[in-house]
Amino acid sequence: EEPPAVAAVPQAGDPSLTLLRRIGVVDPSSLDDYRAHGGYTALRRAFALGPAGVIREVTDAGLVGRGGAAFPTGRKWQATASQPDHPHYLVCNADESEPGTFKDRVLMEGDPFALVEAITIASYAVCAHRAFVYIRGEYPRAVRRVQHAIDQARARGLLGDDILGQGYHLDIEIRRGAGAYICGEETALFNSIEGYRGEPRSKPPFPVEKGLFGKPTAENNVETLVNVLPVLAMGAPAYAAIGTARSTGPKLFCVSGSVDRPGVYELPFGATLGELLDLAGVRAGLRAVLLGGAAGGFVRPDELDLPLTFEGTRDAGTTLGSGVVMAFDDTVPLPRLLLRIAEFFREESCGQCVPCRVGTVRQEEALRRIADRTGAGAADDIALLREVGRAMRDASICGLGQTAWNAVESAIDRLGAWT
Ligand code: L3W
Ligand code: SF4
Repeated sequence: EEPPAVAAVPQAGDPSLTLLRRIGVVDPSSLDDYRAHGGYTALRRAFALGPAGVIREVTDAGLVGRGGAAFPTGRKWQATASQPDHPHYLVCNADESEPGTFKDRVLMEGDPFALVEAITIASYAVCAHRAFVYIRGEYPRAVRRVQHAIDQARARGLLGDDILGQGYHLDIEIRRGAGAYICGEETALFNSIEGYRGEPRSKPPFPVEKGLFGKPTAENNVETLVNVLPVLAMGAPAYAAIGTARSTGPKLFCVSGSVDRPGVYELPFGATLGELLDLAGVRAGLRAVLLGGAAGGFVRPDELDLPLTFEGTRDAGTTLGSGVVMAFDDTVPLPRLLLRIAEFFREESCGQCVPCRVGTVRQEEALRRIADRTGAGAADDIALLREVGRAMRDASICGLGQTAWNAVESAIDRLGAWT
């Protein structure tokens, strides 16, 4: 089995942090230890506030989704809670398959009761009595620990009927993925839970209206949910004071590649890319940094002042995504790296729509030709890549096809690859 993820958290247990403070400190198998470290105070506050009060706090805190798209969590919960159709569902997206992303695994393995408490609060807020956690199949330890936490919480009256004597009932079930990247797309994930092929559905209707089993569903990433605990524990104003006005709170970053200390780092939004790379020990000869994973984009070593916020990266023409930061030094052959990314998208395309099914193949072919010729005479292939990339971005059903050309485009336009 894979080594424990906590080994990859250089800041584990730092009491000045918000999300990582219990990692490596709390016993992940002990509900009592979780409580001794502040666990289940947020749920008590949630019951005191009532569902509408919880949604107000989360909205006022400015919490936005940490899975890559930064959608306002309070708005998503409000839209779900207000649907007249019932039942409502809460789905935690723990499929964490973006290359270079391993923050949710750290949270699930190192602090699983926090996720269970957060799911309970979110489900209460959106009026759901059944919640699902869809965990990446390659994360057996996370599955075991979250399942153990669910079982312990149920045995102690923190799940099941009449939670904490408040008359609210909730059951949480785990579903395991089977190795498909596309099942991290929220509607493909619903199909997977329902027993169908993991193929995305067209949106709208959005999941808040018609989600799992066609019912109103709030779907949130692990890190998003875990942030609800500090929102309730410290209150919306204190939480909103962390980070910047439009990207509030703490953020986990997954740093890998040409650095001395790869791992998960917690920083408030607004820290710069250079500050993060200093923490991780960036090596000499830095050539490029990939932000946002395979679906993200490259930035240059002269752009390390870039503020790590959703608005700052967007204004700079790139993306923060789910917090992937991959550093590459000048020993990494860029054409091979891009070919690897293209292979990944071709392999992971579900094949449902033509622009993505065919486009990812054409993109890989062009990049292979370029890589095999070590970049010489690539003008025709670059023109083809642009045309195919535009078609994928404009006409694909889901984010996979829409973003499959991002990294290649940024390598050409920002890094000046092959020019
Ligand atoms: C109600 C509306 N709800 C949007 C909801 C929507 C979803 C959320 C974001 O992709 C990104 C993608 C990847 N009424 C709504 C509404 N919603 N409008 O808001 O929606 P969307 O469609 O912008 O994004 P998405 O399809 O959820 C997520 C990028 O993340 N990514 C990959 C991340 C990978 C991981 C991982 O491994 N853990 O998260 C990397 O950059 O490309 O852009 O819930 O329903 N009017
Ligand atoms: Fe499937 Fe790609 Fe179309 Fe998404 S864009 S539905 S992954 S074929």
